[in-house]
Amino acid sequence: MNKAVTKRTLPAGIYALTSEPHSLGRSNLEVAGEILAAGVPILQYREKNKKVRVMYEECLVLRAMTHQAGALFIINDHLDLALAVSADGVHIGQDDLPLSKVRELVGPNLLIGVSTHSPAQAQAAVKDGADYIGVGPIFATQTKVDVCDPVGLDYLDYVVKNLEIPFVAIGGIKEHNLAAIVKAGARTIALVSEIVGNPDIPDKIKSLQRILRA
Ligand code: TZP
Ligand code: MG
Repeated sequence: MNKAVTKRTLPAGIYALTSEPHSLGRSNLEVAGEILAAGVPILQYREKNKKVRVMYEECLVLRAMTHQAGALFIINDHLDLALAVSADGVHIGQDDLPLSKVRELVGPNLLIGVSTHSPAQAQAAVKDGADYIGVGPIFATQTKVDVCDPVGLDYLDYVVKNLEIPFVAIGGIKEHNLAAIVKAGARTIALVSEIVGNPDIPDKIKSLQRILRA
Protein backbone atom coordinates (compact mmCIF):
# COMPACT_ATOMS: atom_id res chain seq x y z
CA MET A 1 0.00 0.00 0.00
CA ASN A 2 1.22 3.49 -0.77
CA LYS A 3 1.62 5.80 2.12
CA ALA A 4 -0.77 8.72 1.76
CA VAL A 5 1.20 11.76 0.68
CA THR A 6 0.11 15.25 1.50
CA LYS A 7 -0.21 17.21 -1.68
CA ARG A 8 2.27 20.04 -1.70
CA THR A 9 2.66 22.96 -4.03
CA LEU A 10 5.83 23.59 -5.98
CA PRO A 11 8.41 25.38 -3.81
CA ALA A 12 10.39 28.32 -5.17
CA GLY A 13 14.08 27.71 -5.83
CA ILE A 14 16.15 25.11 -7.59
CA TYR A 15 14.46 22.09 -9.15
CA ALA A 16 17.32 19.63 -9.74
CA LEU A 17 17.10 16.64 -12.07
CA THR A 18 19.27 13.55 -12.07
CA SER A 19 21.08 12.46 -15.20
CA GLU A 20 23.78 9.91 -14.54
CA PRO A 21 25.23 10.14 -18.07
CA HIS A 22 26.02 13.82 -17.38
CA SER A 23 27.30 13.30 -13.84
CA LEU A 24 31.03 12.98 -14.59
CA GLY A 25 31.16 9.34 -13.53
CA ARG A 26 29.45 9.90 -10.18
CA SER A 27 26.39 7.90 -9.15
CA ASN A 28 22.94 9.44 -8.78
CA LEU A 29 23.04 8.75 -5.06
CA GLU A 30 26.34 10.59 -4.63
CA VAL A 31 25.17 13.54 -6.73
CA ALA A 32 21.75 13.66 -5.05
CA GLY A 33 23.41 13.60 -1.62
CA GLU A 34 25.33 16.77 -2.49
CA ILE A 35 22.30 18.44 -4.06
CA LEU A 36 20.10 17.77 -1.03
CA ALA A 37 22.78 18.75 1.49
CA ALA A 38 22.97 22.12 -0.31
CA GLY A 39 19.28 22.73 0.48
CA VAL A 40 17.70 22.17 -2.94
CA PRO A 41 13.93 21.79 -2.34
CA ILE A 42 12.96 19.61 -5.33
CA LEU A 43 14.62 16.57 -6.88
CA GLN A 44 13.35 14.86 -10.03
CA TYR A 45 14.59 11.39 -10.91
CA ARG A 46 15.04 11.36 -14.68
CA GLU A 47 16.86 8.40 -16.20
CA LYS A 48 16.20 7.25 -19.75
CA ASN A 49 18.36 4.14 -20.08
CA LYS A 50 18.19 2.17 -16.87
CA LYS A 51 16.35 -1.02 -16.14
CA VAL A 52 13.20 -0.59 -14.08
CA ARG A 53 14.51 -2.72 -11.20
CA VAL A 54 17.67 -0.60 -11.00
CA MET A 55 15.60 2.59 -11.03
CA TYR A 56 13.34 1.19 -8.33
CA GLU A 57 16.28 0.41 -6.05
CA GLU A 58 17.74 3.88 -6.59
CA CYS A 59 14.42 5.61 -6.06
CA LEU A 60 13.84 3.79 -2.77
CA VAL A 61 17.06 5.29 -1.46
CA LEU A 62 16.36 8.70 -2.98
CA ARG A 63 12.91 8.68 -1.39
CA ALA A 64 14.48 8.17 2.04
CA MET A 65 17.09 10.87 1.32
CA THR A 66 14.52 13.42 0.12
CA HIS A 67 12.29 12.71 3.13
CA GLN A 68 15.25 13.28 5.42
CA ALA A 69 16.11 16.54 3.63
CA GLY A 70 12.50 17.75 3.49
CA ALA A 71 12.64 17.92 -0.31
CA LEU A 72 9.98 17.01 -2.85
CA PHE A 73 10.72 13.86 -4.83
CA ILE A 74 9.30 13.63 -8.34
CA ILE A 75 9.77 10.83 -10.85
CA ASN A 76 9.91 11.41 -14.59
CA ASP A 77 7.80 9.23 -16.91
CA HIS A 78 7.23 6.23 -14.64
CA LEU A 79 4.03 6.55 -12.62
CA ASP A 80 4.38 2.95 -11.46
CA LEU A 81 7.75 3.79 -9.91
CA ALA A 82 6.33 6.98 -8.38
CA LEU A 83 3.60 4.95 -6.70
CA ALA A 84 5.92 2.10 -5.77
CA VAL A 85 8.30 4.32 -3.79
CA SER A 86 5.69 6.82 -2.50
CA ALA A 87 7.21 9.72 -4.41
CA ASP A 88 5.53 13.11 -4.09
CA GLY A 89 4.86 13.39 -7.79
CA VAL A 90 5.24 12.21 -11.34
CA HIS A 91 6.31 14.33 -14.28
CA ILE A 92 4.96 13.54 -17.72
CA GLY A 93 5.60 14.81 -21.24
CA GLN A 94 3.33 15.46 -24.19
CA ASP A 95 3.91 11.96 -25.61
CA ASP A 96 3.21 10.09 -22.37
CA LEU A 97 -0.18 8.82 -21.20
CA PRO A 98 -2.79 11.61 -21.19
CA LEU A 99 -2.95 13.63 -18.00
CA SER A 100 -6.57 12.65 -17.34
CA LYS A 101 -5.62 8.95 -17.45
CA VAL A 102 -2.57 9.48 -15.23
CA ARG A 103 -4.73 11.30 -12.69
CA GLU A 104 -7.24 8.46 -12.77
CA LEU A 105 -4.43 5.97 -12.09
CA VAL A 106 -2.51 7.85 -9.39
CA GLY A 107 -5.41 9.45 -7.54
CA PRO A 108 -5.75 12.97 -6.16
CA ASN A 109 -2.72 13.09 -3.86
CA LEU A 110 0.22 12.60 -6.19
CA LEU A 111 1.50 15.80 -7.78
CA ILE A 112 1.41 15.70 -11.56
CA GLY A 113 3.73 17.93 -13.55
CA VAL A 114 3.37 18.26 -17.31
CA SER A 115 6.01 19.49 -19.77
CA THR A 116 4.59 22.17 -22.04
CA HIS A 117 6.07 24.03 -24.98
CA SER A 118 3.27 26.34 -26.08
CA PRO A 119 0.31 28.34 -24.72
CA ALA A 120 -2.13 25.74 -26.09
CA GLN A 121 -0.36 22.91 -24.23
CA ALA A 122 -0.27 24.97 -21.05
CA GLN A 123 -3.98 25.74 -21.26
CA ALA A 124 -4.76 22.05 -21.81
CA ALA A 125 -2.63 21.06 -18.80
CA VAL A 126 -4.46 23.59 -16.61
CA LYS A 127 -7.85 22.41 -17.85
CA ASP A 128 -6.97 18.74 -17.25
CA GLY A 129 -5.81 19.35 -13.68
CA ALA A 130 -2.00 19.45 -13.72
CA ASP A 131 -0.49 20.56 -10.41
CA TYR A 132 2.34 22.39 -12.16
CA ILE A 133 3.76 22.74 -15.64
CA GLY A 134 7.25 22.68 -17.09
CA VAL A 135 7.91 25.66 -19.36
CA GLY A 136 10.60 25.14 -21.94
CA PRO A 137 13.03 24.42 -23.31
CA ILE A 138 13.78 28.09 -22.81
CA PHE A 139 17.24 27.83 -24.37
CA ALA A 140 18.97 25.19 -26.49
CA THR A 141 20.01 22.09 -24.57
CA GLN A 142 22.15 19.03 -25.30
CA THR A 143 20.76 17.14 -22.32
CA LYS A 144 17.44 15.98 -23.74
CA VAL A 145 17.52 13.73 -26.79
CA ASP A 146 14.09 14.25 -28.39
CA VAL A 147 13.88 17.91 -27.54
CA CYS A 148 11.87 20.48 -29.50
CA ASP A 149 13.25 23.87 -30.59
CA PRO A 150 13.84 26.37 -27.79
CA VAL A 151 10.70 28.35 -26.97
CA GLY A 152 12.64 31.37 -25.69
CA LEU A 153 11.56 33.90 -23.12
CA ASP A 154 8.33 34.74 -25.00
CA TYR A 155 6.55 31.59 -23.88
CA LEU A 156 7.77 32.07 -20.31
CA ASP A 157 6.41 35.60 -20.44
CA TYR A 158 3.05 34.28 -21.64
CA VAL A 159 2.83 31.86 -18.69
CA VAL A 160 3.89 34.50 -16.16
CA LYS A 161 1.29 36.98 -17.41
CA ASN A 162 -1.64 34.70 -18.17
CA LEU A 163 -1.67 31.59 -15.97
CA GLU A 164 -2.07 30.98 -12.25
CA ILE A 165 -0.67 27.43 -12.24
CA PRO A 166 2.74 26.88 -10.59
CA PHE A 167 5.46 26.37 -13.18
CA VAL A 168 9.11 25.49 -13.51
CA ALA A 169 11.32 26.99 -16.21
CA ILE A 170 13.63 24.45 -17.89
CA GLY A 171 16.10 24.00 -20.71
CA GLY A 172 19.61 25.38 -21.15
CA ILE A 173 19.48 27.30 -17.87
CA LYS A 174 22.95 28.08 -16.52
CA GLU A 175 24.49 30.38 -13.96
CA HIS A 176 25.11 33.01 -16.65
CA ASN A 177 21.49 33.24 -17.86
CA LEU A 178 19.68 32.50 -14.57
CA ALA A 179 19.18 36.18 -13.70
CA ALA A 180 17.30 36.72 -16.99
CA ILE A 181 14.94 33.85 -16.18
CA VAL A 182 14.29 35.24 -12.70
CA LYS A 183 13.76 38.71 -14.14
CA ALA A 184 11.20 37.24 -16.53
CA GLY A 185 9.20 36.04 -13.51
CA ALA A 186 10.21 32.41 -12.92
CA ARG A 187 10.53 31.37 -9.26
CA THR A 188 11.22 27.66 -9.67
CA ILE A 189 14.10 26.83 -11.98
CA ALA A 190 15.09 23.42 -13.34
CA LEU A 191 18.69 22.67 -14.17
CA VAL A 192 20.28 19.42 -15.22
CA SER A 193 23.78 19.63 -16.71
CA GLU A 194 24.67 22.88 -14.92
CA ILE A 195 24.38 21.03 -11.60
CA VAL A 196 25.10 17.34 -12.15
CA GLY A 197 27.84 18.11 -14.71
CA ASN A 198 29.76 20.34 -12.34
CA PRO A 199 32.78 18.91 -10.50
CA ASP A 200 31.95 21.06 -7.43
CA ILE A 201 28.19 20.71 -6.94
CA PRO A 202 27.97 22.46 -3.52
CA ASP A 203 29.85 25.48 -4.87
CA LYS A 204 27.72 25.64 -8.02
CA ILE A 205 24.50 25.45 -6.03
CA LYS A 206 25.69 28.23 -3.71
CA SER A 207 26.32 30.47 -6.72
CA LEU A 208 22.89 29.67 -8.18
CA GLN A 209 21.19 30.32 -4.84
CA ARG A 210 22.94 33.66 -4.55
CA ILE A 211 21.44 34.72 -7.89
CA LEU A 212 17.99 33.43 -6.91
CA ARG A 213 18.08 35.41 -3.67
CA ALA A 214 19.27 38.64 -5.29
N1 TZP B 1 12.96 19.16 -20.61
C1 TZP B 1 13.06 20.24 -21.38
S1 TZP B 1 14.68 20.71 -21.61
C2 TZP B 1 15.24 19.44 -20.62
C3 TZP B 1 14.17 18.69 -20.16
C4 TZP B 1 14.24 17.51 -19.32
C5 TZP B 1 16.67 19.21 -20.32
C6 TZP B 1 17.29 20.37 -19.63
O1 TZP B 1 18.64 20.10 -19.34
P1 TZP B 1 19.71 21.25 -19.16
O2 TZP B 1 21.01 20.51 -19.03
O3 TZP B 1 19.38 21.99 -17.89
O4 TZP B 1 19.65 22.12 -20.39
MG1 MG C 1 9.10 12.25 -19.87
